[in-house]
Amino acid sequence: MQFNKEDFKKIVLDRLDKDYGRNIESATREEIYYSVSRAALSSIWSSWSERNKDLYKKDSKQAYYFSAEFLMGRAMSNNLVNLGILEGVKEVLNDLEVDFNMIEDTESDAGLGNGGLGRLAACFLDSLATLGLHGHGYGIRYKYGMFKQKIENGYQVEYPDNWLHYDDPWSVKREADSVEVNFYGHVDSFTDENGKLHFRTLNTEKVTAVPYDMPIIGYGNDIVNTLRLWEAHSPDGFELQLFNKEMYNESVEKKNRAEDISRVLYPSDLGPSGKTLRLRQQYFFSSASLYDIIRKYKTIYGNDFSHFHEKNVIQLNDTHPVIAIPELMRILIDEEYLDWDTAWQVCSKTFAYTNHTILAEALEKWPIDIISKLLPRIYQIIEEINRRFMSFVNSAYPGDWDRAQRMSIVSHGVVKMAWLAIAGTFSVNGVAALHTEILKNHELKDWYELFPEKFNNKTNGITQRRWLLKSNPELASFITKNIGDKWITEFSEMEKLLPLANDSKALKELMEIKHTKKVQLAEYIKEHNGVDVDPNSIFDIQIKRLHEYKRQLLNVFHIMYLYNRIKENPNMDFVPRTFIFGAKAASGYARAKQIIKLITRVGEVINNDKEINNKIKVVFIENYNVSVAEKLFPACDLSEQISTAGKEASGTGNMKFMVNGAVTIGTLDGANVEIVEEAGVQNAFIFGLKADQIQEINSTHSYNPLAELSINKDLKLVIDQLTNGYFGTDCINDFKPISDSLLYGVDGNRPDPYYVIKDFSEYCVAQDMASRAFTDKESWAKMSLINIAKSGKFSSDRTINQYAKEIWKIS
Ligand code: 26V
Repeated sequence: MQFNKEDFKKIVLDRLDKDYGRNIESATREEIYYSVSRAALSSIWSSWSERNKDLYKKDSKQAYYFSAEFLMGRAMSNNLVNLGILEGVKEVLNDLEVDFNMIEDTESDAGLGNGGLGRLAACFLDSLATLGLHGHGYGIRYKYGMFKQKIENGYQVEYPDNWLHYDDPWSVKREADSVEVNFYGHVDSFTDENGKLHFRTLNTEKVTAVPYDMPIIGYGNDIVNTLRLWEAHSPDGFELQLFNKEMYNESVEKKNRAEDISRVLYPSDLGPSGKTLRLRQQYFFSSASLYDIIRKYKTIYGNDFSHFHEKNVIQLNDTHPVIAIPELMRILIDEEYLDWDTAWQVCSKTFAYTNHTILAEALEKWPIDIISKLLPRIYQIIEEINRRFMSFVNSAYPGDWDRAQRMSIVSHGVVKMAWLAIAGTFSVNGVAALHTEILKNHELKDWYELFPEKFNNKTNGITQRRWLLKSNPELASFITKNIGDKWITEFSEMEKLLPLANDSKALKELMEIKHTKKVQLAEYIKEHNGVDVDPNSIFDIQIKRLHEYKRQLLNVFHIMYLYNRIKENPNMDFVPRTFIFGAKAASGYARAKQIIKLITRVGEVINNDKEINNKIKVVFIENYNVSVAEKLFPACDLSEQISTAGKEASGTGNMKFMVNGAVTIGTLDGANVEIVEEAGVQNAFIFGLKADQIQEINSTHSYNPLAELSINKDLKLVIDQLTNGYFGTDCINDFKPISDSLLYGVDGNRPDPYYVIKDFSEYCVAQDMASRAFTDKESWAKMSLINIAKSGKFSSDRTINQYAKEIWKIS
């Protein structure tokens, strides 16, 4: 893009003047942030509108990514990088005596997602635009994103994330494209003049979906795709009559009901109203997005839907948008008058589904009473889909009633959304090789046997533009200096770094860069946690959602074990370590919150114990989110990827660490398997049970954690310390349930369901090897370099190219 410093400066100053009546001296940082962002946005209007015209062209096929989550993080710097004007804009601000970093820090994260699934969606959008593919996102513009986490007295406390407080300069409201979404009502049938039966839903509750578009800017190619997020409004605003009768609460009741839909990301779904609200969210954005796509399609083909699947493909990101399948059936049958079979053909050639988890509790099931009341016509359609599908299953497996029962989409009072997804799509994919195999051979075995052709794997990836170029400019320059800058858009180029593995000078430089990033992180930790950490120690980092299967517990047990050893022998030889955690626990997940308390308490005790002479530090980073992640990945030596094998579908943090030169300590789970395949097992620290061993132990019920403990006195001591008050008697109530769940099993679970005890000793061995390896600086640097050089596979550009070729058929 053409960039002229003086012109850009003029636009920024002009905006400050016209929008706020300010000059650069009197403007607030928010006003400057807004003006700079809008100045950058104004430079892409024409590319963006050109791109939008393609949506209406006959010969272009569009891919749409339907997702309840888009974890975009901050937009400004990333967009400036992709536009190639970051340095220029920095100079402009410098001329104006404004600190760029301060302006960057003014921006709130768009935290419209929980974790991996939402961040994957964001990386995919970046790759789609950079590869010049026609791919756009559809989702919800939550007013409050992922909660803000504060740690108070060692406990997680959640606060609302009001990310739109200062408005978002990167969103453009497109009121004219608003659509109406209908809930409740009753289904009415009538016959037309030709004797054909029709259905319509009467007396519905209407909600207006108002779209906000965010530009998705390709790297260096003038391509701007769109992320369209819907906001919910009441069509009538508030009720003035009631207001004038001084019934203020009543006057806004309807308005609030509508706006609740896009108020928060994942409202609690413990009770029936919470469940209904979640389903309202899913239907809201699915329906609005389908209407939007159909509107565009009809400007070209009118009522002829025979080309719909040639023009559009919709990827369903997990089960959250699966309600789109019966919704498209409803629109095609009730509003476009297609017959059932034709409509079903359109649907099942248009939709594809990605599964992101094998945890049973995350496979969504909607109670029939909720769905049939909220969406009566949709429920009828689901029943009809199931009726036809069951008769298909019965003809494929005559007399196999058990199988039919297992595969029924509607059963035991619920609708199984994953089943609906597989029945109604042409492609079902897992997100790493191992994950896809587990789906085919275990979780979705019946389905794989029936539809083997639908199943495929798409190993996840991450965008190197955000996770390397933007967040680690020091390493990015080192790479460019050595192999040129092609890697920014062709990540397989990274392999060209391999010869440097034998170049001592380059390795030294690589470690200096790592040191610089560790110093920067140490400053952040000092400022936010008040803890001094030593950049020469091993930075050992585990950052991800807090979940028992991710086994933060294994990590903290190892820390407790090391602490005990040092206490026993304060003069022992020890490679200093800084253990860093970042994790949010779901607000209703008590065990996860107890584990946070354990980490923070262990940290308090260790960090303040003079006797251990700073050999270990433990830091819990508050409010882990995308922008904090950008500081953590580049500063890591050892990447903790220690989930129970078979449980982590893929992981993507593992890849962000790898591209930044961290060495993995991990189990053979998710994409770790492929990471090790690429980097070589000698360049990682692999330990623990494998997925098939765990399957075997599970099926034979042969695991007894108490027996394991009786032969491991170090671990026995650690677990005793949970309940004997060693880390404070005030915490026993929090720590005893952890110990009980491991030793005896609670809430109907087996003891130690995630094999923490079983994997502990191997984990300690792997950790010890890592410590020793770290003392040989050059050989560590070599491992780090090989990881970087072999990370080419893990670009989301590779993943998206595979989706485009193998599923979407777009080019
Ligand atoms: C489940 C739930 C359950 C309770 C409340 C909110 C909520 C939100 C989302 C989900 C589904 C979780 C699925 C998920 O995030 N899977 C992750 O997807 C990543 C991208 O494919 C993958 O790398 C991770 O391994 C996988 O856990």
